[in-house]
Amino acid sequence: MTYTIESAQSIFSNTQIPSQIPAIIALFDQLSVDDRLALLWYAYTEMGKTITPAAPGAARLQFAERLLNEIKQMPNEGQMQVMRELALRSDTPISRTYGYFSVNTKLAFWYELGELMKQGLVTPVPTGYQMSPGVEVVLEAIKKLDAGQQITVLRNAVVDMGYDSDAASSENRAAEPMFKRAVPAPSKITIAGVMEPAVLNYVEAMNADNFKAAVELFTSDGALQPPFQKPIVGREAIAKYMQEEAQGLNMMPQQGICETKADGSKQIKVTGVVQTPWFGVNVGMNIAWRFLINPQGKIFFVAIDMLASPQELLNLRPR
Ligand code: 45D
Repeated sequence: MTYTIESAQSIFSNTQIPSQIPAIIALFDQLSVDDRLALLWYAYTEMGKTITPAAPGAARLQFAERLLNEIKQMPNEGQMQVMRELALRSDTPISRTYGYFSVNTKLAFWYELGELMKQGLVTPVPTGYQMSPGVEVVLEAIKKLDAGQQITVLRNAVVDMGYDSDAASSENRAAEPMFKRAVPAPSKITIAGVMEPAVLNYVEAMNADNFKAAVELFTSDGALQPPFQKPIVGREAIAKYMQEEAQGLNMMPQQGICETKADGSKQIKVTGVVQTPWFGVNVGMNIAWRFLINPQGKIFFVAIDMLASPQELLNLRPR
């Protein structure tokens, strides 16, 4: 039997309980640019009372350093202008440079700007800024999310900024610096209800940042679909993606369900918690993996979904 990515996307389709995140991002996108910047600042400082990101470290900043220095030299109004252009995705030299950054470099860039804002060296909100009623609605909605969802909203906002030229596709980016784990991730994985070697080996490889081993578990036309994104197809593209976005993750799958089909293929759903090196053990993201394993035991497709609530961890019904 042959599979298509399209048909694979709909396995365990009851997993995609409408998450609040796309709706909140849609509301956020409708705000004025000053409202968006102010909102991120308020959300970030509000979260900082309970959870703060870990400093990115020198290696992560190497690509952002020059841009940050340039911004530091600017008068306040110029700094604000740069931030507006980033948020508006304007076609400016700085916004283009930012567009070339990898996800982690974008996060590191804003982390540093945030530090400068806390120190009062960069202004966080435009002078004379008046909060519009829309900001409060979005801010309240963000406050109601769990921490794993809050950091996803912040991350998506950061990733969406900057001028997105065709040339800035991942093939043209410099290799992501290697992330050094402070503490090793769990290496011996057991998942209640799932014994499939491809799944267990996948998690163990990811927890060791061994992306070469991880992609070898896929079929050559296999695909990986990150949360809220389109599938990434083929081992090479998946490996590149993992190198940029999956380093240092702690994956802690807990339970799952496995259905074997007549042709010997398997549909497996696993739920559990993932931690990002940006927040370490302080923030757990509740997620699901939906695997389609071919009869030869290779991964044809895996989707990663952010769960709408922790109760969803136990939603392991077949459909
Ligand atoms: O504009 O199995 C200021 C895959 C001012 C791989 C600011 C995965 C104004 C396969 C506040 C300073 C990767 C898919 C801005 C699994 C302003 C796989 C700054 C899943 C912008 C499981 C804001 C992994 C700042 C997952 C500094 C789900 C914001 C990983 C910083 C998820 C935000 C990781 C940060 C997430 C957010 C990381 C650091 C959600 C980090 C989020």
